[in-house]
Amino acid sequence: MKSTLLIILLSQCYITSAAENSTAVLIKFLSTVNQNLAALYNREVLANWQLEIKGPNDLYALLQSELASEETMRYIQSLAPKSAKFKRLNIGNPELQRELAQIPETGYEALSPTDLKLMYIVTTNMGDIYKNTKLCSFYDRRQCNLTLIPAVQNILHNSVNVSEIEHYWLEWRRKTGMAAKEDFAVFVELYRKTSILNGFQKPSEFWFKDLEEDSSQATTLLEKSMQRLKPLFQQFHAHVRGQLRRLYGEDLIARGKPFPQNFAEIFIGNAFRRADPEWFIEFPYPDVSMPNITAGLLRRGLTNAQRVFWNVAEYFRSLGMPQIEDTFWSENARPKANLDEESIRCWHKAWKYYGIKRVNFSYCPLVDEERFFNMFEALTDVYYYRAYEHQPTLYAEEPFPNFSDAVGKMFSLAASSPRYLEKLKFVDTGMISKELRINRLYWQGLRSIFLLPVFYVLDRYRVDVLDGSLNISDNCAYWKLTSDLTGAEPPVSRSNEDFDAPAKLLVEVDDQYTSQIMSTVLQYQLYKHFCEITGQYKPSDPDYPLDLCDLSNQRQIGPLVMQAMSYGSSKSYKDILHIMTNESAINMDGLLAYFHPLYEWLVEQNRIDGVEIGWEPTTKCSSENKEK
Ligand SMILES: *[C@@H]1O[C@H](CO)[C@@H](O)[C@H](O)[C@H]1NC(C)=O
Ligand SMILES: *[C@@H]1O[C@H](CO)[C@@H](O)[C@H](O)[C@H]1NC(C)=O
Ligand SMILES: *[C@@H]1O[C@H](CO)[C@@H](O)[C@H](O)[C@H]1NC(C)=O
Ligand SMILES: *[C@@H]1O[C@H](CO)[C@@H](O)[C@H](O)[C@H]1NC(C)=O
Ligand SMILES: *[C@@H]1O[C@H](CO)[C@@H](O)[C@H](O)[C@H]1NC(C)=O
Ligand SMILES: *[C@@H]1O[C@H](CO)[C@@H](O)[C@H](O)[C@H]1NC(C)=O
Ligand SMILES: *[C@@H]1O[C@H](CO)[C@@H](O)[C@H](O)[C@H]1NC(C)=O
Ligand SMILES: CC(=O)N[C@H]1CO[C@H](CO)[C@@H](O)[C@@H]1O
Repeated sequence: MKSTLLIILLSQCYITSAAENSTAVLIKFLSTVNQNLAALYNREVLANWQLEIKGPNDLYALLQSELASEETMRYIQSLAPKSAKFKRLNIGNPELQRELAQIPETGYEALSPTDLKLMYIVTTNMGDIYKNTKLCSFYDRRQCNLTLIPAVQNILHNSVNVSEIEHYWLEWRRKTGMAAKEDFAVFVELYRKTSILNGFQKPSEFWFKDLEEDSSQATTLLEKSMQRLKPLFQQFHAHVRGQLRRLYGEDLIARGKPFPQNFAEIFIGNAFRRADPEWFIEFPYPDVSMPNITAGLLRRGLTNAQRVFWNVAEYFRSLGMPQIEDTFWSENARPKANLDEESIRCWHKAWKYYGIKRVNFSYCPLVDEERFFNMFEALTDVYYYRAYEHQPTLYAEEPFPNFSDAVGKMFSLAASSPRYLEKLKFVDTGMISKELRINRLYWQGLRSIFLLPVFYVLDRYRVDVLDGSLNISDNCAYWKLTSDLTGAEPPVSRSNEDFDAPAKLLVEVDDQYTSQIMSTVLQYQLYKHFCEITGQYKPSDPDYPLDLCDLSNQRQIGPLVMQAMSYGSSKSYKDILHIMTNESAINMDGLLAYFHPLYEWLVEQNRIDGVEIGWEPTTKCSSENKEK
């Protein structure tokens, strides 16, 4: 009896000390991982930085970048068995377990060499189809050498001829859809395998892994968001459809139906470019023009990127953020190379390093409105990287992809407030009117309200296909999803003989949009909160609407944001959100409050115009073979 007890005691003792020792082993493992990853990541960052400032012809940097990323992948693969073992044994306290969980997944590399090769082939194929497909010109059908990007894209930017736009819409799908269907099916199979090999129960769990939500939570969050967006979206949709009908007639834009998708693609696309969206739809008040920020910048003497940088740095200082040292620009900033080829891709960018206190900065020398607001985002990143630079490599990240975008875009949104622009003298005093505000909200709405359902469909379709609840041969199911949610339908009859879904997805098959939806919603949620606590937004005071909220000089914001950013990914996004806003869930309140004046305007205007709200399901896709 006694001896049995002794054995039990001894064995317990042995187990305890083994557990404690394994904690020490885990700590040591993590510390090595942090060090090694920092070295590997830094090599990659440095090479990419060289490419940014010297251009893609720097072959040495190109090679370094490739080698470094291969080596990183090999290293991550080598970690997999060990970290799986630590996870299985449930070693360490929750903090250590969280750090362990931040070790990157092997992803596709978990596939067998044959499958991995196949994955590479099908994804390359799909990308190539997109890149190499040549369409025939609308005006000269014998000229068949137009690439999608940039040739067709440029044509579409500038076209007002509906038949021309429809021609390319159809050709694009005809040439890319069926060509990619088989590859897409193989991709789906391999993705399912990958998710199992990475230890996930369902492909959708793997899909949503970076969001720290299980797939049903993520799905619910998204569905709820779309539901809350619906009243605003329907009013907006009704107004846009009414405008399209005025321009193109009742034949093309039928009453009570979704509008043809080729229109949507173009006016949404145009809203993102310098081009005016008026080409396809008018602003609510066409006579009230938007302030010319570029002219304002030049008038104020902000004639180069360096001056803009310091001007924006001063904005952040006025929020109580740490002052950027005088030497920052001369020591860390370099212009981006290769401007000439595509100025659209010219942006300011902060570059973080791991395990060393250093942030490099590449800038776009252009001075204009877009680059001005982009500076707020790039500087947010500088602050973000510095805020968490003390974190171990595994935590030196944002809590979910595009989280930092939400913070940066929140600041650029605040800076685009007419009240702040008035302070900067970019807008003349007295110019802020109801009409200006509605125009601005309408234009912003085209870039966000109209896009959220589109993003949602792109992810929802793929998740349903991956989980097997949607068959890729069911093209009409894709159109049902698209028309129900986005209010757009194909311009011509489609059937299950067609394959339309991947037209947009070919380039980055597994690029996901959910994090972008969350990021957009979060941007407005943060904005609303910061405006509320500083008294710049008062829900029931018409003098303090959210869309005019100016945060400059609100010194309590900076420390709050810096603190939240300092955690990197050591806490979940919900904890970090809670630190900033006292709320732990993402919600649509901010976005809806922001666009509330537009919503009211739309309801009234739609009533006056007598346009119908909502749409019937599309009848443009039928599972029967169509006669051709
Ligand atoms: C396409 O072909 C036309 C004539 O068929 C030619 O004028 C044009 O330069 C070609 N464009 C490109 C990008 O090759
Ligand atoms: C579009 O262009 C074609 C070919 O030039 C022409 O026949 C048609 O009338 C144009 N359509 C519109 C709406 O301008
Ligand atoms: C805004 O101002 C800039 C600089 O003066 C000018 O080049 C540009 O054409 C203006 N844009 C518009 C839309 O008026
Ligand atoms: C950017 O960072 C790297 C790595 O720390 C450094 O060697 C380089 O000098 C930096 N570039 C500039 C322009 O300071
Ligand atoms: C979201 O994050 C991904 C990866 O970090 C990035 O490639 C993408 O540009 C981001 N999207 C936006 C809208 O910022
Ligand atoms: C998908 O649909 C096709 C065509 O209707 C059918 O042959 C196939 O078996 C279906 N696949 C699944 C997984 O249901
Ligand atoms: C945070 O939220 C809780 C519960 O919703 C509330 O009781 C508390 O007063 C809030 N704190 C602040 C600082 O707003
Ligand atoms: C018994 C023993 O050596 N325990 C050690 C195991 O590891 C932890 C964590 O480092 C140490 O604190 C214990 O002393």
